Amino acid sequence: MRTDSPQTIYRKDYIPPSYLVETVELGFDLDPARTIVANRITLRHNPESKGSKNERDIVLHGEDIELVAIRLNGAELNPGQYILGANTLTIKKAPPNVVLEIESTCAPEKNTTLSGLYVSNGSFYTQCEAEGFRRITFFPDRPDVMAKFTVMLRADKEKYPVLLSNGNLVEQGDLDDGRHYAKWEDPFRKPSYLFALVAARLVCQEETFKLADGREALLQVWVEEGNLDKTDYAMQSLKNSIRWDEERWNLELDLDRFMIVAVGDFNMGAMENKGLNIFNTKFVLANPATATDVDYAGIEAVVGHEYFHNWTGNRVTCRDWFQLSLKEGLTVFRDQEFSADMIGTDSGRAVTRIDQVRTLRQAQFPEDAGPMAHPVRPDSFVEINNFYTVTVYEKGAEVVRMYQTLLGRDGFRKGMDLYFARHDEQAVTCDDFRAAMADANNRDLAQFERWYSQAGTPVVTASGEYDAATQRYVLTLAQRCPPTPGQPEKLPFHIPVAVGLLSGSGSDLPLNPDGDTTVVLELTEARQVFTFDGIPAAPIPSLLRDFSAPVVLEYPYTDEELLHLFRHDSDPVNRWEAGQRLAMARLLKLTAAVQAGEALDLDYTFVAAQRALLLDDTLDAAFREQALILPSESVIADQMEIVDPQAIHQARQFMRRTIAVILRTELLNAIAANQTPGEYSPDAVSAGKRGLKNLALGYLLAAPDAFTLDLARRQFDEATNMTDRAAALVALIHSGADVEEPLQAFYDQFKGEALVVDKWFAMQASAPTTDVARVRELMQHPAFTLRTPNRARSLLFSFANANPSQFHAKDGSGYEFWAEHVAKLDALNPQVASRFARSMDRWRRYAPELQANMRRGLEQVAGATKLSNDVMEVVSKALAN
Ligand code: B3K
Ligand code: ZN
Repeated sequence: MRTDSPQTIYRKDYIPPSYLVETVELGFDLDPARTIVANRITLRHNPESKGSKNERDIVLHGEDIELVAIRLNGAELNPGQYILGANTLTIKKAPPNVVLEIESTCAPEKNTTLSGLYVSNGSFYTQCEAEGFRRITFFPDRPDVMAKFTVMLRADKEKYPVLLSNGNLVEQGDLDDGRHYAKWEDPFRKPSYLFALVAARLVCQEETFKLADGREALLQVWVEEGNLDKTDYAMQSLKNSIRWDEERWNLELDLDRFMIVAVGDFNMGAMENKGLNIFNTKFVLANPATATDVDYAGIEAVVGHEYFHNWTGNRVTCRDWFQLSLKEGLTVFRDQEFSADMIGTDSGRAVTRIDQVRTLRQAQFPEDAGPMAHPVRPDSFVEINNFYTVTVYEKGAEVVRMYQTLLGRDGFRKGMDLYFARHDEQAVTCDDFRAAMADANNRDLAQFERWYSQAGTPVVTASGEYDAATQRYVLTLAQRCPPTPGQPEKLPFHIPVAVGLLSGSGSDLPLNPDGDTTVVLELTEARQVFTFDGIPAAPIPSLLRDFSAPVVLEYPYTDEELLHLFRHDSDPVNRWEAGQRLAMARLLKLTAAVQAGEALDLDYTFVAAQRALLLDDTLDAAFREQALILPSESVIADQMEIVDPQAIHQARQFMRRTIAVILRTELLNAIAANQTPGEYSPDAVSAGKRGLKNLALGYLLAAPDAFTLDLARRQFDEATNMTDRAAALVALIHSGADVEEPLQAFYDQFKGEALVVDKWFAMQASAPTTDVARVRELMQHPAFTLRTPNRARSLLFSFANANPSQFHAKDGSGYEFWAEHVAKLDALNPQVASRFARSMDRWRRYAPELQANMRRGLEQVAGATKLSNDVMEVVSKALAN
């Protein structure tokens, strides 16, 4: 909770720490009500802080912990010899070499924030990134202080049989009173945010794994009893990650042991603590009966992501939190490449790329255009936890990907090698990464820096001109970037624009003497002209292939040109994109017609193109599924001057119904042709088939009849895996049919599986048939609690973010619900509350009546007497911008 008025922290104010920590010895006496932490740290004055203000002061952070005793070089300090502030402990004018011994206490069972040391289902877990370590002990809790940790854990043996921390287990044994201990040593220096401990009743799946250099590592996946039947995929993903990092980047596991622990109460997906990754159960536990294809893919990606952090994040870490994307953008890029390589085929890669583009449009572009817009490397923040965003993560990954696009795969690899050679075991900046890329390739990447410093989504406008006499095609590209809070003017970005030219027959034209059919143009000016010679006839340009930069591309395509690209583009991402453009134009027209009360109509040309694609057996099922998914309601909303959620919903529903009616036979055939009998496998081909089949089922149930309702009901009853069962239930819910009975059956069958109960809440909350009154009813369900983030997200977040036509109910009831629950969540867990608060980010884009209600909700939250910095920052920025 806020103790003093929120303070903005600026990147430009960075000063090196006055003292560095060499070693840390921690002793824990674990007790849920009162845990005693003894901390012995050796510090030495940092020569790099010379000349800075207070360079002889040792500043330790501490939050929500009680100081018991403190000794400096063996002598007890009394309160006159240090300053205990609200969140700091300062020792003025310290000698150059210091040993501090500090004893403090905390109360893990009272810690509902899930930051620091807390209790989940009776066991102890930690979460320290970004600033949770200071909630465990007094320490210079900043990432540029890297130290060697030794940890002694003591706890009741019966209640907490498993005692884990970072690195290697060096000693363990029994103590008096039924207690036991374990001593862990981490051989690598690390910042405090990578510290972790677990004291719990858990079981593990383990195996030894041979590393590339012949060493053997012990791999463990720890879960609560009863969940060992759901750890195989996480273990397999971990082994694949280790292998992939060796093969693609020559990066090896640097420890003898690597552990993953799953916990049910967790603020985000997972955490890359050195050697002891702690995971939300959602990204560990899976078996065919409980997890969907999407869950399996999520596990592979997140296990990979956290493992890859071991090099990009842990061995080379961030100098300060403004550099967060240094590790997050890079590690997301690495996990994206890993998932794509695991599929292996070009078309499979394209499907993962389409997914990434979808995420950017669904979440990052709106962030870039809203009140919380910030550069990939922010300049300021109030609460750093608010900046673990799609901009830092996903746009950050796009920035990394652009290096690879500009430098080529080999050039990018050289840059990575140089980055590790220069910075291993250091805390560095985004500029250091860019310098490694530039130096390894002898390239000037000065202008590229603007991707880190300027917020907002650039808009690239293209126009083409063909001259038959000279056989020359001239492409003009121009760029602009809308203003964002604090940045009214922008300078041109360095934008890689991958381009191909299609002939009238749909083939790719060679664009240079080497015969390349895709070239990467480098747009660096506000406006630039590119010429292509030897082009035999007027081509159709395929622009921004593979989504080569995170920009909005404008080109005045005609319907005929888009249909041509939708049929023929050899670049699957642009092929998909053409379909999205065709669909979007129609959805916007239909929305306008709904608003005007006009009759709705969908042209047959579009449906025919969808039909042809659906029937094209040369294409992977996964790609066909992607191509047939209409732009989401929120992506449509982004294209409107004034957002009208109910009209958008009606328009999109009309389009789905029309497609369902016209393509009924083809959709039924697709269901029959894409069955996956036999043992379930989450591989991309099988998942793609299920995806297409379930998409078809969803379409058909947009215009349900007895036959299709029965088809869905049978799939629900007879499914042998969660993907098919959940898809059938979702289709039934969205059809508007009475679903009380199947919903109850689903609940009864899975009430013991927390992650499936989350799905049960989420599928109801996101259905347009569920209004706010029904959500309030669901909150009364005995299985509901606000305290477990997964559960809160499944109901509240799903409603606010995935059910726009109900959340934005005209009477403002959705916003009242929002304000009430931001406050309730904030009292428990500010990080979760502040995520929920962001559902109102784009309030200024709605019709005046809705805006008035939204403003009232925001003001109500902002005016509360007790408010965390987290929520305060989000709502005050929303009201100000
Ligand atoms: N690094 C963590 C995120 C920590 C979030 C703190 N609020 C997980 C990840 O990105 O891998
Ligand atoms: Zn990460």
